This record gives sequence, structure tokens and C-alpha cells, in this order.
Amino acid sequence: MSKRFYVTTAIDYANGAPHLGHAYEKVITDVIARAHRALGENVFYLTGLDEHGQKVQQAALAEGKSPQDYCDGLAVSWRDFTAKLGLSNDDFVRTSEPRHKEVVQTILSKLHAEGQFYKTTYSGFYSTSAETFLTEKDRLPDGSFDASWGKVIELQEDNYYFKLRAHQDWIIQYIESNPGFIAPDYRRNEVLGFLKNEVLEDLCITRPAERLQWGIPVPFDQGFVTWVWFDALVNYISVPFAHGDPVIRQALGFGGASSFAAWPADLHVIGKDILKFHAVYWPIMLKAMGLPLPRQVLVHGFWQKEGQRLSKSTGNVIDPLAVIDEWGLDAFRYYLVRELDIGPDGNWTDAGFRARYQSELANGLGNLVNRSLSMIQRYRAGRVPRGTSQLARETAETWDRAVAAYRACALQEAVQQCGALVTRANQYIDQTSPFKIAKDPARAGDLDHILVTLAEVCRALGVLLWPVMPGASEKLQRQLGLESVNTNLSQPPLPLPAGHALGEIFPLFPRKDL
Ligand code: ME8
Repeated sequence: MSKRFYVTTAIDYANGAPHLGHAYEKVITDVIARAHRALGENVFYLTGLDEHGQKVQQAALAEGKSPQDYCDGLAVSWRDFTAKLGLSNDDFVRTSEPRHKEVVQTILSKLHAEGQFYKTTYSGFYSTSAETFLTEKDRLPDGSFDASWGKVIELQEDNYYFKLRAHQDWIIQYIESNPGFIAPDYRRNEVLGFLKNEVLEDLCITRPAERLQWGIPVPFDQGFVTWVWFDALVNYISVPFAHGDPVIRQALGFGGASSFAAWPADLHVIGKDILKFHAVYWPIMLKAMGLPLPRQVLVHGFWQKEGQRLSKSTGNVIDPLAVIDEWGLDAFRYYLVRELDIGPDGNWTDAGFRARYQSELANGLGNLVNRSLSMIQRYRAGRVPRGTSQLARETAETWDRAVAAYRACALQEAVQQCGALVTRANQYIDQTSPFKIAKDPARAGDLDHILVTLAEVCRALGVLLWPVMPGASEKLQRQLGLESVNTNLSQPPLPLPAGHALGEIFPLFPRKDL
């Protein structure tokens, strides 16, 4: 039974509409999932919704709905969002599902029985919007708390705590001896800096039920519900548990294993603001449960729009669905991957989006495909002639570099490699002037080589770009007259046989009047 390549996204808070940051994370994870499938792996791609907590309870109340009804409504639009983004996710988790709640409760009971928790009274300052207690370190120089914490109240309450202090040494050692565990490097250094300079405080993992009802009941004390982050992180194992993952079922003391082997996850893709939860708390939770750690936490940056934070209150947002409606899904996915490498922060500008569409998609890839196939249509009655690609070396190099980049999750690099081949092939057309050669019957052989060259470049690009732009890749391959779409990245496609008939030709990325 071979283990699946298991990749996850953060699960989004169910208290608003999806925005560009959500779309970005889900799309890059989808590109990674598709690339691994294209490399022949059995992939399990999980995404979903984080439904519990104070904010959702409040939002539901404000609409006069029960939290469950409120979430059921939102879940419809979030699932719809995954479809609109063209995601190839294999499951979609909602943390209010019984299959998830049962696993959270099992884990709580197990860790409680093993003495990993204790109950104590704490009084301090609490941020209601971040749902967390603040410490002295969170104070500004004037003693107040930053406005980003929202309303801060003084609170005294009993809760259960998870003993984290005992874990500090091994987690430092683990991160140091597994350099690939947190990527990029600067995020790893950030975590190590924190772990080496601060004492790991025990973690409050419950909320009193009198203050918060919308949470998973703590199985050993009715007075409490589970803290939303303890609940949310568990989604990464509750879903494979439900599918019968043998490693997880065994660690939690269950039989009923199936052939579904996913754990440990290969990749948790997350944003930079939730790094500590994934690189410190989650590994500790797993270790306490006796489960192996995920292979990598891959941390992406934050998008801004026109240099400003995305913010609903100031209206500085991008509606991904509106962009997709206007420009098409492929163009949207392309821009996200091409514009921002996984790691640094990015800046969306409408002008930048249009410019890339026009120069790289309409005039670049689209024009190359259209010119190339139209010439085969016109000069060779739509049949690929006999000949040899004169860009075979460049195409093979692009193939190898792009595939290596996909393997390394360097998605921007993969797309740039393809872009360089597009530029090279468009130059080649300008340099070889097939339009002129076509007028000279004595040079029919030269023209054949040029047309074969272009057909082969388009063919390779069609396969290479599939993870990023599945729709455009399929259209391109249909225009090339291929009966089934080739998505295989594990080996370059064989040359088209002489006489192969093209399909119907149409513009891939229509030029837009800007
Ligand atoms: O944090 N640019 O949910 P969330 C890029 N439920 N990414 C962004 C972004 C931006 N402007 N804003 C948010 C949560 N994100 C928790 C996760 S996981 C067990 C629980 C990213 O809806 C953010 O970094 O606030 C996170 O990875 C994801 O969107 C969901 O954020």
C-alpha cells in the first residue's frame, strides 16, 4: 500500500466571503496537487472550513440564526468557491461535521487520560476578536494594546491547559535537524528565534461553555468547549482517520484501517500569520498523540492591493469571482502563480494584472499557439508535416527545469521557464519568417521543419502548463488534435507523427481592448 502525497491548505474561517488571500492559497496548493498527480503520484488534497469559535457564534447571532444554520449557508458558497477556482481537492472538511468532532474528542480524552492537561484559573487581558489571552509582551510602549487586537477585556476564568514547556527542547532540535520542515528558510529562522528566546507557555485549550457554546464539547468536563485552534488543526488528521488511515487509527487506538494511507502529510500550505500554530503547537500535539510529524510546512506571504492591506472596511478588496468572470479562470490562476513566489508578500494591481494578461497570455502564449497552428492549417492543410524540431534542445531543457521546479514547489519558476520558451519560440518565428518561406516552393522542406518545431513547442507547453492552467492546457491540446489530454509530467511527450491532424483552432486568450 503506497502512501499518498497528502497536501493541505489552512481551513478558512467561516465568517465572511472568500477573498484574494484565500484564493491564492487554495490555487497554489491545487497547482502542487496537480503537479504531483501529473508526476504519477496518488494525491490527497484536503481543504475546508473552520467553523467554530466566538466570531462565528457572534456573526450567526447577528443574523438571528443558529451557528449551525449560519455555517450550513456559508459552506454552500465556500464549496462553490472551490469549484470556481477549479480546485481538484479530494475532500472538503467542515469542522462541525461529526466525523471531525469525534476525532477531536477522542484526542482530548486520550491526552487527558495521559496527564497532558491540567486545569487552573487564569486572569488577564483577552482579545475577543483574536480569541486569545494577551500577555505583557503584547502591550504597546504606552501600556495599551494595539487596535488590531480589537476589543480587549479583563477576564478571570478556569480552563484546561496543555503542558507545552516540556516540549521546548525537542522541537528546537527537530527543526534544526530537519531543515526542510519549515520553508522558506526565513520562516524557519523566525520559528527558531522565537523558540530559543522565549519560554513556551502552556497552551489554553478550552473555553468555558457559559461564554462560548459554539465549539466541540470537552468530553471529560461539560463546562467547557474546545479552543477553536486545537479543534481546527485536528482537521488534518480527522479526515484521513475517517478514510481509514492506518497510521492515525493505530495511534489513536482504533482498528478499522483501510488501504487509505496518507499520514504523515507531505505538505501543509499556510499563510505567514498562522506559522506558530503549525510549526510549534501542531507538531507538539502530534508528538503527544504519538504521531509522526508532517514533512513540510510551506509558508506563503500576504497579498495587498495597490500597496494597501486587504480590508473589507475600507473596500480595498479584490473579488476573485469577479476577476474570473471578466478574465477567465486560467488567467486568474496564471497571474497568482506568476506574480508571487511562495514566500514573500505580494501586491495586486489591476494595471499589473492587465499588463500580464496582454503581454504574456494574449501576445505571448496565445499568439504563439495561434500563429503556429494557423500556419500548419494554411500551409499543410492542418496536418503536421514530417520534420525535426529545431528547438528540441531548448524544449527539453525547459521541460527538465519546469518539472524540477514543480517538484520543489517553485511554481513561479516553473511558469517562468514556460514563459521563456514562449518568448524563444515567438522569436524563432520572427527569425525564420515562415510566411516568406511559404511563398517559395523550393523551401518546402525548411517550412516543414519550422512547423514541426512550433507544433512540438506548443505540445510541450500544453502539458507543462496543465497544473497552473488546466482549462487552457486542455484547449491547447484539443487544438493540437489530441484525443485525450496529456497531463503526464513524468516524461516528455513523444513527437506527433507526420500526418497528424490538428483540431479546430481558436484564440486561447483573446486580446482585450485596454
Ligand atoms: O487563519 N494574503 O483562517 P483565515 C494571503 N481558520 N493569504 C492570506 C491573506 C492575505 N491577505 N489573508 C489570509 C485561519 N490569508 C484559520 C486557519 S488552519 C488549521 C486554521 C491566509 O480564514 C491565511 O494566512 O483567517 C490562512 O493561511 C488562510 O488564508 C485562511 O485564513
